Amino acid sequence: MNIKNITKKNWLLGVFILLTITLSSQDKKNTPKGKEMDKLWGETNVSTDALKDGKGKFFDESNFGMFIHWGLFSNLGGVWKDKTYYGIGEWIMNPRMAGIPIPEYKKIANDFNPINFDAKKIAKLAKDAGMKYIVITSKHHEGFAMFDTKVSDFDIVDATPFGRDLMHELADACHELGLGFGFYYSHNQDWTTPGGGYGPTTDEKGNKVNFKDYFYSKCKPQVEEICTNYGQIDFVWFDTPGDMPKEYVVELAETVRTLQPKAMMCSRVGYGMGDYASKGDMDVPTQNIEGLWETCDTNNDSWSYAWYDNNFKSPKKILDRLIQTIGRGGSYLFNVGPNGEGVIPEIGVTFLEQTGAWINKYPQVIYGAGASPWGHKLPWGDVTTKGNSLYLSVFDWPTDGKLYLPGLEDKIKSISILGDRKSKRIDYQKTNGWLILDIPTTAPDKLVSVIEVKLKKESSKVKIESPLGIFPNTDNVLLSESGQVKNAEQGSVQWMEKFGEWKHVKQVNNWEENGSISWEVNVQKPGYYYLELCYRGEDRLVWKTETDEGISVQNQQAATEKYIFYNMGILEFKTAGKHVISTSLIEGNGKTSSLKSLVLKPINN
Ligand code: FHN
Repeated sequence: MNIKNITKKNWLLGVFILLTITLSSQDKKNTPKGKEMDKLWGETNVSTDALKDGKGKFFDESNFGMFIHWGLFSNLGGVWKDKTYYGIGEWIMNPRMAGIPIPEYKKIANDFNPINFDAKKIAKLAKDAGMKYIVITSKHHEGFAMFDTKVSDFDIVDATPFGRDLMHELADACHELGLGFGFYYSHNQDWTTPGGGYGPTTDEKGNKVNFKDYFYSKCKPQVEEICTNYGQIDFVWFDTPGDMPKEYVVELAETVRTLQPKAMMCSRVGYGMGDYASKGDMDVPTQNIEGLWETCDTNNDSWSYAWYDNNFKSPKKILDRLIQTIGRGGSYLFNVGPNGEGVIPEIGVTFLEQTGAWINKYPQVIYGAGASPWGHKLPWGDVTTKGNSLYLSVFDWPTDGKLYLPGLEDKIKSISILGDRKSKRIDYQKTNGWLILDIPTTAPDKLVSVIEVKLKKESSKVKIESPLGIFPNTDNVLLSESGQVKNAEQGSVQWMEKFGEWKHVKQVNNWEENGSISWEVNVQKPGYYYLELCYRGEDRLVWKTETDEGISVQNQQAATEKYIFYNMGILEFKTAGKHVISTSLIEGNGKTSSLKSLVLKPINN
């Protein structure tokens, strides 16, 4: 088949993977879960060989990489025929967005001239931002190769006035700076190539073409090219395996393993063939996860450049999501989207540089750091571990001079606030299973302050007794996933805000008669707490929350389709120590009522 002459447009409306599960926040019935999410992002089971054979070491220790979404779609920046299409920019061709016919889409290449793409500058930005590697789109679902390919003319060298293969420059720039380098490749979806996933099913002569034709004429040879022509690569990041037949996934994975034995593949290659698990887009997990895994996130709302999208994550937000990911045991792949000229929007650059300046002060918090023994984030921030140390990254510095840690029984050598040059020791005491640090009333670092707790034993071996603390000087969030559920269903829901902008929530729904969720908590200080519940549902709901001391709060509040915090009243703990709090739905539609979390806010009188 000659894939250079494709004229037939056939979008196979209605079968796009993303399309089938596309929903607005109103489309609750269609909320994808379980198997459907597997279809989109692939199963996350992977073999543990990468860890065993040492190939995963670089990935495991780096913890922070740069993702780049760049292609013909970057030239449109979210606009087609003078109209802005809001959502992930690389999907603009999709009928759910602009629905651009293939011949017209291909013509965008005539205007693609990224004269300001500076590979060295981008690699330096990644390095300055504290990232250890770059993964860039070599071919996204649009089918356009951002590298010189011999098997198609639909590529940056043959189809554009620019005519240069910038991937060589980027690979070289990364290698020069000691950064890892890898390619994203959309193996299943190829919307412009006959036979490609969700692409045309016939060639320009009207002959039927199947996935096998696409696979052997384009996909496999292109993967061979990216695995051969750019020196050593550290990642091949396949995406959206969907229902690609297993035999092709196996063949592709073998090709990568043969040509680039050190390259890591994420689980989105499909069928458990990856070396590490890739979580859902934009999903920072809230509980620790074992094994090698990554979450990919983007610096604004879209992956690729969109002119209107300047919702850039601040340095504090980036650090928050990075440290939460490492604290849960994973790696953070953070995306930028250069525009059609090859330039990354300036705010994104500035925020990344500021993030990197912070990491440069506290590299031990990030690199080679492991998961928090608490298993979830704490009210003031999060914990990462390395050697004998616990690193407390304090995002919300308490102003009353006390920082609390529940359930840490291990012997402590010293506790210090880390600074630019020297660290400053601080005093502490242990009371009723809580470690209480004496801290200054103002945060030592304007962005995020770091406290090192040096232990007598390895921090990875620490076991926390009763990790769910009720802190006396900050709001306490009890997530539904850390509770014990009876006669209700614990699960996760996902939806898109804008098209492709994913939100993930762990929640409890399908409440039956006597349904409840309970948390075992460790209360530091008796007293009154404002109680709030975060939920969504219909009409008005009555919830009851009670403690093992016989105190209960019951109230009715509104419910809407969005997760919102509602005040329930005041809950009292009469004594400090271990307690159980339980919440039940008393009145309302149990099927649609979905509880996300419970919040306790100390009332300091
Ligand atoms: O459809 C793609 C999307 O455009 C983007 O590339 C993300 C990045 O993880 N992956 C797919 C959706 O999950």
